[in-house]
Amino acid sequence: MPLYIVRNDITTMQVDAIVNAAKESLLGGGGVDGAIHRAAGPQLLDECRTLGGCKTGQAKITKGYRLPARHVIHTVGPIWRGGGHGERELLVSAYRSSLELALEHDCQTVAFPLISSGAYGYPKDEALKVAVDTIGDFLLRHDMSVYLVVFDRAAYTIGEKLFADIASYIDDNYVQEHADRREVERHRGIFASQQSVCLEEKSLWAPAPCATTPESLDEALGMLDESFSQMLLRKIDQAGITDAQCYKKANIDRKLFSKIRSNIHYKPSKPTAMAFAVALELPLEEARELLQKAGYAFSHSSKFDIIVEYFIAHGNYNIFEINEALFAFDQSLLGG
Ligand code: AR6
Repeated sequence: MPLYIVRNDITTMQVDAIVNAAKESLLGGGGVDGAIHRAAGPQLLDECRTLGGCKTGQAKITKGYRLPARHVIHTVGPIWRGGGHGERELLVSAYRSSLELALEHDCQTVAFPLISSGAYGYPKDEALKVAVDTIGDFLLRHDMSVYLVVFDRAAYTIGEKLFADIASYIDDNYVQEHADRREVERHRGIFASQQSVCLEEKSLWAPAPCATTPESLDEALGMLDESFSQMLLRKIDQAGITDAQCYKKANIDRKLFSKIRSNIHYKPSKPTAMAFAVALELPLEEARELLQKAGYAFSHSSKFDIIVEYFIAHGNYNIFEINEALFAFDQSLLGG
């Protein structure tokens, strides 16, 4: 089930559990901890007093009291001391312990703040990466919807190198959009052979080939090509993966997948179609074909499209990393 990255105040979220970035005493503090205690009311502190504290990397659960959330999971992230003191492992453990506890208490929706990224000084971009990787890994094995709540903009400045690479890819492709496409591509030697140029052009501009001209509309409709849903299911089989592995990797909700499976004419949104192309690890050409089945193409006039295309072209099919990048560039996300 999906991971959503949202900008919000965690105390307002209507989920089964919100996670608190607490300190070992569990007796309240500043930051998100203070905000949660203020919103939940004094009974939360009363219950916290009975818990006997919590070690760094572990988690404990209480009720939510006046919060819209049913539970609060209190976890303690590491204090950043330069990165060489097991901070990453402890932060991973704080997320994992919280997720396991949520599972034990049948929580289907959970919201996390960016643990350790405030008073505890963990660099925000790295804290975000640990959060996305750890939650993403957990969601491949469990059905749960997780919200990663990012409070301030600085948190989602992704790694500088990746950001710069994507930014220049976007620039290049915007430029390309305004130049004569074939000329630019020949210049760059993108296509190794004439044959691939034809393939490329056909998939982008030419109408689908049609052997005979149908006599009537009925006949034309009887000549429908394979649909998106049919191609998706066929490619899942070819990849030798299960449906569940596919929709989890696509960050797509099980219910949406069932709809697509049961309705061969289902028309997914563009982010959904792209999410499946990523989950199936399709090379760019096949990703284009799948998108085309849903009536879409990669457009070089859209940053969203160019970013997804960048990752596919670089063989990076980690949907959570793609979403981090989309988020950093203020785009909507793939899948959930
Ligand atoms: N909703 C969502 N995120 C928030 C909110 C909110 N209402 N308020 C702050 N954040 P921090 P830590 C973000 O300092 O680094 C406490 O005093 C904030 O922008 O709350 O784990 C505890 O008692 C930041 O990105 O937690 C501990 O002593 C993130 O939440 C210590 O701070 C975490 O910042 C824990 O430090």
